Amino acid sequence: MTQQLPVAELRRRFPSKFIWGVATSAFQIEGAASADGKGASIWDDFCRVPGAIADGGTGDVACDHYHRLESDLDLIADLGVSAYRFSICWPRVQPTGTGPVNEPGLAFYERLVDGLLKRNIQPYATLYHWDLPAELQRNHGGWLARDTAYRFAEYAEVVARRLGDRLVSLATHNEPWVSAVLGYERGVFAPGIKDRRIAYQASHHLLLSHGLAMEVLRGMGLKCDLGIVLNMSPVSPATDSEIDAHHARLEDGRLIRWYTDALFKGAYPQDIVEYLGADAPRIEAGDAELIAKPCDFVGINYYHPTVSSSSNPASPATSGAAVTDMGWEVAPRSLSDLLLRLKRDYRLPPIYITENGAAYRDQYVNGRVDDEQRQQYIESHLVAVAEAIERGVDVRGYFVWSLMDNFEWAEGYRKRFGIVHVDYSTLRRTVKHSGLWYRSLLRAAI
Ligand code: IFM
Repeated sequence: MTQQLPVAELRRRFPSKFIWGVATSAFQIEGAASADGKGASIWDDFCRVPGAIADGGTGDVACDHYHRLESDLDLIADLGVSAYRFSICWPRVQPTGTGPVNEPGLAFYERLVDGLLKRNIQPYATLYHWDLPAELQRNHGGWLARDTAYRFAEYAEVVARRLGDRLVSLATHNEPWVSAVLGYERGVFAPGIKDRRIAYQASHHLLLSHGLAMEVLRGMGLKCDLGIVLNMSPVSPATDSEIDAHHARLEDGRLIRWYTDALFKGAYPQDIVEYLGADAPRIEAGDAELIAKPCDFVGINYYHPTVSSSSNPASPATSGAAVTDMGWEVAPRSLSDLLLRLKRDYRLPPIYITENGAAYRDQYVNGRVDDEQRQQYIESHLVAVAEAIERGVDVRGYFVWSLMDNFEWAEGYRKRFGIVHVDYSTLRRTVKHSGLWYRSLLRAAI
C-alpha cells in the first residue's frame, strides 16, 4: 500500500474558499419510481429491455433515497462536506415532460434543498442527468425533436421559480456527450438507439436546450451560478504513428471539442462537421449564439484518459496500466494535463470538478469497508487538481463521485463508486474507509 499524504498537507494546497462536496444523481439513488405522481423516464423504460442492464437491475428502489431523505442528509452532513451535488428528476416534476407540475415531486426537492441549507451544506443542482420523461421519447422523438429543447427550458423555469432563490449552483445538463452518444449512437444507454445522424442531431438539441434554459434562467435574475457539466476523458494516440494521431484528433473532437467549442467558442469544430458529412446536425440561425451564452461555471467530470488507435479509437486504458473495476485507467496526471490544456485553449469560466471517483470491488467485513484503493484514487486526483491550481487554473471545487454506491446505469448495481457502502438487501449505509478519510481531510486543521 502506498503511503498516505498527511491530510493537512494536502488540504493546505487548496484555497480556503474551495468547495468540497459529494455527488449523486436522481435516477441512480432515489428509487420511488412511481411514487407520488412521478412519471416514467426513459431509464425506467430502458431497464425493462431484456439484456440492457448487466444484472437486470432497475431504478425502482435504487438506494431508496426518496424515502430516506432525512437520514441521508444527516449522512452527508456527517461527512463534513460544504456542498452536495444532486440532480432533479424531470418526470418527478413534470410527469410527461410538459404541462402541469406534480406538486409532491417538486416538494421533495424543496425538502432536499432546505434540508441541506439547514445543515449548512450548499445545494448544487443539475436539471438533467439523463432521465428524460418517457412520454417525450415514446411519442415525440426525445432529443431528436427540436421541440424537446423548448420543453426543457420550460421545465428549467418551473424548477427555478420554486428553488432558484435557495440554490447556490444550477447546471443545465450532466454530460451531454453521454446522453447523445451512448443513448442515440451506441444504444447502450437509454433510449437505446443506434444511429449516428440521430445522435448528432440529439447532441445539438441538448446543447440548444442548454442555451434556451440559460436565456430563461438569466431572465429570471437568479442569484445562483448557472452552467453546464461536461465529461472529459483526454485522448492521446496509442503510438507515434500518423494514423493513431489522426484517430486521437477525431476522438478528441467528438468527445471534447464538440461541446467545448460550441459552448465556449460559438461554433462546432470544423474537422468534426466535415467528418460527419451528411450526419452533421441541422442547425438553425441563432442556435450557435444561444448555445454560447456565457456560463458562470463549467463542471468537469473526469475519471480516466482515452487511448486512440485505428483498431480502437476510444480505449479507456493503456494496456498493462492500473485500472479500476470499470476497466478505466488510473491516471491522475491526465487530469492536471486536461485542466492546463483547457486553460490554454479556451477562455473558460471557473471550473468545478463535479465528478471524480472510482469503482472497486469492495468487501464489507464486520461493519467495515477497507477501500484503500478508492482513497488513493481520490487523493492522487486531488493532488493533480492542486497542481493545476498552482499552475494558474481556476478550479473552485471538487465533488467525489459518489456519495454512496448506486445504480451504475448499464452495469446495474455491480459497480460500486460510493464512499459510503450500501447493502442492497437491507439498504443500510456504512461509511467506507475512503469516506472516513475524506471527512478527515475536510476536518483537517489548516
Ligand atoms: O455514474 C456515472 C454518473 O452518472 C455520470 N458520470 C460517470 C459516473 C460513473 O460512470
